[in-house]
Amino acid sequence: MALLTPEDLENLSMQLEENDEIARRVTGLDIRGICEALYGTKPGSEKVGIIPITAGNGVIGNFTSSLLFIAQYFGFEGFITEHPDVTGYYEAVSQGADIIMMADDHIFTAHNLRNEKIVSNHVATGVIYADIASRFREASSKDILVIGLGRVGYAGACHLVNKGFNVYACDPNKEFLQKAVDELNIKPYCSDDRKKFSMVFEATPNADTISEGMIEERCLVSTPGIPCGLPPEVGKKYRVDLVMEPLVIGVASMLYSVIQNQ
Ligand code: 2YC
Ligand code: MG
Repeated sequence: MALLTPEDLENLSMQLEENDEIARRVTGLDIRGICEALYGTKPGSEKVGIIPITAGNGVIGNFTSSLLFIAQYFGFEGFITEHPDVTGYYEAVSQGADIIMMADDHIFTAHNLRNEKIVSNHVATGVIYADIASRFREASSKDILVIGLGRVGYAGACHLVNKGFNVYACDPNKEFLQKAVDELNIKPYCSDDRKKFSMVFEATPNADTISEGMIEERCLVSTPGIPCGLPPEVGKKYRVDLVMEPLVIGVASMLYSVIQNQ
């Protein structure tokens, strides 16, 4: 999984506004609206304790401050602990945190201490980006393409199958593809199939995974992936709407998913 850089997290609020506007135009809902529709819940000023973690590649500049900005933007209370790691965990619980957020290089998690719900970023990110793609108002059918069946892609594909979409998917890793075929009954898609899609959910760590032959004019591409899977020239030529940003949408999905009281 590509680790974020401090630069990725610069002007996050602008990236949020841009994607909010695109989401509203192509789905009729902004990110807050999509979270409420997806999880059937609203923040009730739960308090989020955000803990810097020094393990592995260590603290990433702008990471915990970005989490605080996101939590407060969606109506949660929040604080970043003074100390990192275990000391930080003790501090967060002692300061009355309802939800703990912390990430090492492998797992980024949110844990609600009140209802014991726990979620990982890769599942929450996969589900919401797939959900955004599936809400395209101009979609020509319920056929949707998933590119990448790793942790994020698989979670999104599973969500789309559960929502009743006709999920086509591709991944260069044959095991990942076979797993999704066996467990989710998705339809394998390879680029020389003549089929074109109006909804695409891309979840790979690679650039330029989307080619002209895959997409319809004015389609919607929804992707958390850094670098971007949509080549800019293809995006322009086919007037593609692109929902893509590095952290906000996935974190919002994490927070709403752990305050669900179902
Ligand atoms: O600053 C800190 O506390 C660091 N330990 C945070 C490490 C986050 C590593 N994960 C990532 O860079 C991201 C995830 C946010 C989603 C995908 N990659
Ligand atoms: Mg990508």
